Amino acid sequence: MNADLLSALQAQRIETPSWGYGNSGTRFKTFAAPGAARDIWEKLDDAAEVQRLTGIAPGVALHIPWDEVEDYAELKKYASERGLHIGAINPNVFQDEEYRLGSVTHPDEDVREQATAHLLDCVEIMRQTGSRDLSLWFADGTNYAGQDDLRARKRRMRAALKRVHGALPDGSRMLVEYKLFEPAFYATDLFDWGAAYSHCLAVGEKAQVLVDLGHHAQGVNIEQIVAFLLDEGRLGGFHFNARRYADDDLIVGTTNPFELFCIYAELVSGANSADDLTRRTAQNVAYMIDQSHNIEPKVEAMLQSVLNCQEAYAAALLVDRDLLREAQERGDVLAAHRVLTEAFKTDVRPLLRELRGELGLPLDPIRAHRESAYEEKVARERGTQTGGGGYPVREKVRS
Ligand code: AOS
Ligand code: ZN
Ligand code: ZN
Ligand code: ZN
Repeated sequence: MNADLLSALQAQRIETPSWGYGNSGTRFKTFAAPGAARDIWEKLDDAAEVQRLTGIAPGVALHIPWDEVEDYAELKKYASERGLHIGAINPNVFQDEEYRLGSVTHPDEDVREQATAHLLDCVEIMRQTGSRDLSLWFADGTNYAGQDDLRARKRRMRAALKRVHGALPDGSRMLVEYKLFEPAFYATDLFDWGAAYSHCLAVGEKAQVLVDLGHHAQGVNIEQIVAFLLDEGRLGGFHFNARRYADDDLIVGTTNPFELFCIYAELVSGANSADDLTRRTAQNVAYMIDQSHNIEPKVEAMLQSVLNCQEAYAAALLVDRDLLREAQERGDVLAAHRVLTEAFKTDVRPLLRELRGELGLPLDPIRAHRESAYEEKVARERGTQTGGGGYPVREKVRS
């Protein structure tokens, strides 16, 4: 394999979310999966299994308070003993009673204060875990016209983001995630990339936009948003998933393989750009999975997700950039298009087997996982957690 390709593939990283390893459900039902992780320690064990089999997923995102522990230094140590590190910290400002009308945009100042205090606590957890990214998603919004003052809510959001930005340690960032709708159905305070981007510009350099693939209207060209934000130096990260309708958080690359490929193609192009800002931005993007596995076996679902990202990236690396540029400059519409689709249609699986061989990884991670009987082992040890409902099950801290 060519050395550049090998080193690019070897350097690829995909962060997995702690919440993807536990039981989760829809508002109708949570089906308990035998052996699903019951707390953050078991989630890290599962993440270690995904890392052992793929070699490109050492980061694990935490969700606070679902993953709250007494001693974060101990958690950090537990992770590093398993070849992992703590990734993005995701504060939860949507599950407390107080947040019925919003968190940082709530009309009552005390509630806004409570929410902002939680965000600041999470900055402290970043320090203790060595995490680089604070990943912010707000359920804030309204259900009816007139319910609240839209401009006032915008200003409240800005004020909270500004305070949190001011508390971020050097070298760290806040990633601002937008979402078209849900759980608010009339107006969402951070409703699209433009709203997130404006806040980021206003609050400072450490604020960047997070793109979750499930958070757009049908048919939106996500790779164009990616290209735009890369060029502006404000693309911070991704929440990878796939969807059919709303934010259904399915396995990335299942319904949207071409979209995923086009996104990676933009990122490869950005990482090779002559423009300093674009290049630096592309090189620091946080690649994270945000999925809730409702009926799938959790670890295998995560493995599949990581492998789908790996295949999309490998194909994107195969795009012949010189040929593409020449065709674009000639105005040769279809030749340019075919340069992309040639790469997309290439079967990269032999290449990835070669990579795994060189890295001493199982050549077929899914098969290795099934043969290892990991799923059976954790089912025996952990049992089947019953009860619980909604999204996701609130995990108890191990005593
Ligand atoms: C919610 O729709 C967002 O995608 C969040 O990023 C997410 O699902 C997770 O709960 C992190 O808070
Ligand atoms: Zn998300
Ligand atoms: Zn989402
Ligand atoms: Zn999600």
